[in-house]
Amino acid sequence: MPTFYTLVVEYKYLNSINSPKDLKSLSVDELPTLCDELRDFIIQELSHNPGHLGSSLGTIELTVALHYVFDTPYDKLVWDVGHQAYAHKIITGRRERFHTNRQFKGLAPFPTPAESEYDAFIAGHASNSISAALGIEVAGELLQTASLKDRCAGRSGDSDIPAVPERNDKRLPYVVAIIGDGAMTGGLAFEGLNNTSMDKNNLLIVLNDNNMAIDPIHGGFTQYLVNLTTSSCYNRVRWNLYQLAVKMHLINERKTDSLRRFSNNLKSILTKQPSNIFQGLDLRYFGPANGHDVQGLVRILNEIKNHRGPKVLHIITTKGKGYAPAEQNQTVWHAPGEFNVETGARSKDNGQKTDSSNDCPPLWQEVFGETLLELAKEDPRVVGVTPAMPSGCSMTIMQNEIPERVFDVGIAEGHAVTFSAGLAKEGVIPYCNIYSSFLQRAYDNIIHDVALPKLHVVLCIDRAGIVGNDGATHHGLLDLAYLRPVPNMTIAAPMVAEDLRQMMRLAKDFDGPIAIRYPRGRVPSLVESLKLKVERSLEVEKLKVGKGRCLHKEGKVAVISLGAIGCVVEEAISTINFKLLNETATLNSKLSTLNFIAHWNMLWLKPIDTEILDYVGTHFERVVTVEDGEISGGLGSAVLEYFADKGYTPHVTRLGIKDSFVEHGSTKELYHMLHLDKEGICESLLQELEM
Ligand SMILES: Cc1ncc(C[n+]2csc(CCOP(=O)(O)OP(=O)(O)O)c2C)c(N)n1
Repeated sequence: MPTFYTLVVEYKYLNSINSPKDLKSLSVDELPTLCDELRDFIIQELSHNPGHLGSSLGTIELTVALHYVFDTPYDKLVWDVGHQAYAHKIITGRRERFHTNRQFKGLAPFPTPAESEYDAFIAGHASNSISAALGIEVAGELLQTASLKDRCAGRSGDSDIPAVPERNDKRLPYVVAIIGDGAMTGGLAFEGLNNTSMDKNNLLIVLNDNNMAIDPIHGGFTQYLVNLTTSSCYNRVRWNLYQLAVKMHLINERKTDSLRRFSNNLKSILTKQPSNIFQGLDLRYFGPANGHDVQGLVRILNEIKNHRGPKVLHIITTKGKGYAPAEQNQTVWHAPGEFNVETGARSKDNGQKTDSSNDCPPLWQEVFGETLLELAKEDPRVVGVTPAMPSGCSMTIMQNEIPERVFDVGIAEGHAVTFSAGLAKEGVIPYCNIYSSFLQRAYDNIIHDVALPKLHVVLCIDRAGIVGNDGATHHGLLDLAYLRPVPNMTIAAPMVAEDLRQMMRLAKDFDGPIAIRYPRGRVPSLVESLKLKVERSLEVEKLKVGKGRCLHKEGKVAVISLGAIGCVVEEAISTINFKLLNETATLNSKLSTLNFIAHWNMLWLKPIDTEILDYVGTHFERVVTVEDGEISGGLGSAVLEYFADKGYTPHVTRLGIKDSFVEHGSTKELYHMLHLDKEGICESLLQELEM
């Protein structure tokens, strides 16, 4: 095996950097060595504690320069997505806990003010940084004025009106949004840019351009950035002209907006280039600069930080910088899972740790990807739509064979849904795949553009339920609750792989909006499910829209589950049966029919199978609903509503996530914490049996 990487044997600086203050004690000449050490530290740590490697390696120099130039946490850094902020965490006092990054009870996966005062705003979902940073910037200004007024008026603490928090009135905080070119493709980022340009503010936006999202980026804006970067002559001339103009006092910081506009226009005229998009929006544009030259970045940031008005610094970086395998295959090394540092060999399961052996079952996303390709081959109307997650959802399987019918629309969930609606309006059948938590971004698009006109869009909702180490921002716990009230919406949740295949098939010939939600990770193997005494063979069962599955009809308690968590219920039931049979002294043939707990998996939340609910409502005194989502609004609510409408009065216990944001950890740890693993469900069911 070739050796890709040689370890840094001893750190000269990193071990004594416990805050940005320590960083500032270094000279600018020492910063490149510190960057090498940070890079080494991140590579070493992530090799055995997986995380977002490529993006964080790409922003090391930028991070060091930002903390060197700005006075954090008084000055605010707002990271977009936050997957690139590992060096930021390490510099801001979290080095010694970094080995717990993303782990249960360990450091959070993304920046969050709940964890550190250096994390100026929550991160996780792309494209929010500009809007949030602008809000923070404007608040700084408002509070400064208000606090000064307060003090001038001599307002006392006794006043009914709350005093405005005291500000450092020497200067306002600098606010910096750091956003990738991928995240810049999101509509929200453009909304933020537009408002930034309109508002009186001094926001600095650092555009980290590595020409990648998780997958290569397509689309006009990216091409635009490439053109902007490659027209190096234009940029060099423009930068020189700008500096000349400053020297000649043609551009003066105290002069007004119109001068800024004039200077942009002047630059454009002199360089015979139209002003770029940022300048067109009245934002000052600096760059493109080499994002791996830490000394250069320090110089530029120092030069531009006091320029009044909103500004953009465009830097060029390489995703995975400094680690050859990560530079060479940037998509895979976005989040590579565990790996061997020296050889670059990755452990097989790509971060989705399971007790996997070679013949482990497929991932849910692979079942989606393969079925989509099958359907696309059969029917030319079938297309795939993804907002920048083709490999994450395995749409790459179709993309490799029929690229012209796969649309990667950028990190733009709302657009993905409305674009799909447009396709559907004309008779194309879009399978629009979006992770559950990201689909939250597209709520109105679903309601207004798909559900209301009743368009045949197939929403495939990946990563529904607990997703694990990505934590609170990424768990898909709300989709059932937010989709169920939407009129015209049909909602399916497969229990096993075969269900997903059939549901995708049914969805093709369906009329109207249909959502199919399934979890992250590996499908429960069919063989395993069958071993768990499933009454009918799932392989031959033909699904029908709105028809649930009976797994055990008899019992003292009835369980109604939805989707894949039904397999965990099955395991719990078989454990209970085994336990109770062993404990029952008077074991007889009657008991061997294992009739302690009845179980139905609904498969469809909407329309819900009322035949099952009528039967359960009239035959059982105790009912337990089980879902891997927020219980208010989801399956449990649907069952209770139906029972109330019909006057059925069994006691209903709802298992699910109860009005909380769930932290990060492995899915195993989290389901255990939530009492939604086999043990937790067993415990709840045993309690029900004792009632
Ligand atoms: C709303 C939303 N959609 C999708 C994602 C998944 N996602 C995480 S990082 C990423 C790519 C970001 O690309 P870029 O901003 O260029 O940063 P880079 O990783 O290239 O440094 C995507 C699509 C997300 N975090 N949020």
